[in-house]
Amino acid sequence: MNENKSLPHYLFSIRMRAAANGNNGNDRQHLSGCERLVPYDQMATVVQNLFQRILIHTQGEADAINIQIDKIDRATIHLVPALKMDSLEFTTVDQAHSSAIASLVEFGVSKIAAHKGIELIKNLSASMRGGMVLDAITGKRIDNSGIRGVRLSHMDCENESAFLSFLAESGLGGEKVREAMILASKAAFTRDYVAELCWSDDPHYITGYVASKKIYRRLSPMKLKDDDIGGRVFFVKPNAGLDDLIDFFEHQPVLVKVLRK
Ligand code: WAQ
Ligand code: MG
Repeated sequence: MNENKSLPHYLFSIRMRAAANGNNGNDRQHLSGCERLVPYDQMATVVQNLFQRILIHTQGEADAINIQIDKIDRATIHLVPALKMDSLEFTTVDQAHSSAIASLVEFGVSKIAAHKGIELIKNLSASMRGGMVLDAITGKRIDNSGIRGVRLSHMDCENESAFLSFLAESGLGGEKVREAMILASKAAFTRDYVAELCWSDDPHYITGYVASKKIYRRLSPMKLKDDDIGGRVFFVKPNAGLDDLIDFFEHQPVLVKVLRK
């Protein structure tokens, strides 16, 4: 953006989340969530769009919908580059997983840790809300967040139309890729980050990805159709500062910018 003089001093973090009552009453089951970081004059429209999306996604199943809006000083926002993207197609899940492991090793994850990441997601009996943090060398899980996992928040693309045309150039669109690219680009900017592994918990969505500090590599199929379990693993440097990492993931506002050569 060149029109610096017209940039507003504040953006608004809009986060929306739908929950249903869990079986034991107090454990609210997460149904759908989304977030944006936008200027004041877009707030009403964006709240309405996100709300519509939550309503469609939850189809009357939600028991509670939370909308949280926080004012963010633009000076505190980090502008981070969007990862480069490529895509690989396979015939079987096992082939895609082997390729994911090869890429993770190329990104600096040990073979043991890469295998462990795949196994951890594969063996989940229910999807988590966040991801697991693994030592990239030993493969040991280092976060203490249990079945909730660590979550990234306060992130969006810097320029909506530039971001959407960047995705469209690769024949891609839709909320899933948009959100995953933004999340992976923010995660990759974390100090002790090495790589990420992910596939969706949406039973219809079988494409997943591995990411490094430079690349977002889509892989398909990372699971079988109708499987409603997905997950995320963040591989970090040995002796990573876990508190700083989680603080950055949760609280650091980030806008992801498409860089043109
Ligand atoms: N922070 C950390 N982990 C999260 C977050 C978050 N904000 N949101 C979801 N997760 C974790 C959680 O364990 C979910 O079960 C899992 O990730 C999958 O989430 O290029 O849609 O939202 O075509 O189902 C990847 C491919 C799509 C996109 C990923 O993930 C493409 C996707 P979902
Ligand atoms: Mg999601």
